[in-house]
Amino acid sequence: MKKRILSGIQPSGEGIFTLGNYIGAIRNWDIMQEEYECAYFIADLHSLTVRQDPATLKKQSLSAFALLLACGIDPEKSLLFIQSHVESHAELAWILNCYSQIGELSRMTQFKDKSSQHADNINAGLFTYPALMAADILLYQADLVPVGADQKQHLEFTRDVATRFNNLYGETFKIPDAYIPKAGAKVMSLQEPAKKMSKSDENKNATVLLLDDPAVIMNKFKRAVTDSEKEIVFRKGKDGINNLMTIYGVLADKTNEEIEKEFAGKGYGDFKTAVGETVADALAPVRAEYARLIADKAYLEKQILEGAQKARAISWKTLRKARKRVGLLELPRS
Ligand code: ATP
Ligand code: LTN
Repeated sequence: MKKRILSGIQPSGEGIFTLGNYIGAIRNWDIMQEEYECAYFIADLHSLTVRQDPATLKKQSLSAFALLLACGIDPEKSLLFIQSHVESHAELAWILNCYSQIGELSRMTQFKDKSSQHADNINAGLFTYPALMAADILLYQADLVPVGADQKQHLEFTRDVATRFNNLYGETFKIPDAYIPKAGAKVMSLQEPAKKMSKSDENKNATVLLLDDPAVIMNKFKRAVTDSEKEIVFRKGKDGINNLMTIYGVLADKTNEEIEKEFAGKGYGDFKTAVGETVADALAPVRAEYARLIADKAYLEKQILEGAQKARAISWKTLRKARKRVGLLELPRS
């Protein structure tokens, strides 16, 4: 039996996905399809925790779906769907909310970060975000959840709430493990390399988007903040260079030692150009495939519908079990 993988990504944010999302998450999702039984989804319900423009969110959900296909997620191999099309997610999230403690939710660093970023809208959804994420994962009885390092705490929460539920009612949920890539688990901002590269960064030069054109990508790398030294080596304190080496290493499949050798005696300018070109080349096929797919609305709609139908059937099995466990009366058969 193949192990089950599940992961999600939010459709919100400028230009949809970043190079951080790609290296930390999506690229690995593609690779994992061969070895595992995979389910991937667009976490549009999670996006509502931050105020969205409705028309933009709708458009971005479709774009995000097309972009995942363009990144190599193959609906013949993997389940791909949009979270809000599968009602079980919101329902199990409600049940799990009733098994989540205020204390543990208050410790989530993402909640603390986002509530300081959006001080005017610290809503209950932002606070209970981890219960919805736990529902996403537990409904599909996932073994492994590939995410970037920033999501580790939410995975631990998922394990805790699932264990608590199983202890109370008997085996209901599989206890999942986080699967965090060794390299590239945290791609940093090109402008403030001590901060993670984020969709929501105000500084456009800090973040590379998957759909940026090659000239824009080159420009962002040329302006990347580094340090006042000259050497291209991976070393503590050289956040900017370390980040560029990580990006280059993952995409060109080179170790830090190989990169150090390749650029010995060369300057930061040469290195930035090489990284920019490597990124632009890696993303060129994604951009081309995205342009083709986004123009084919009929194909996208068919995939979205099929994904939703399959996900509903799979998730209902777990939801039904959880409903029975907690004592919700079953609907009489007609
Ligand atoms: P925001 O930064 O606006 O909160 P985000 O870019 O983190 O959003 P998500 O949808 O929350 O977007 O994350 C999708 C996936 O991408 C997650 O697995 C997350 O861990 C991963 N990820 C996000 N940013 C990075 C990054 N800079 N480096 C590596 N992985 C990342
Ligand atoms: N919180 C995640 C997105 C997400 C997710 C999930 C990831 C929502 N539900 C379930 C893995 C499994 C994030 O990446 N910020």
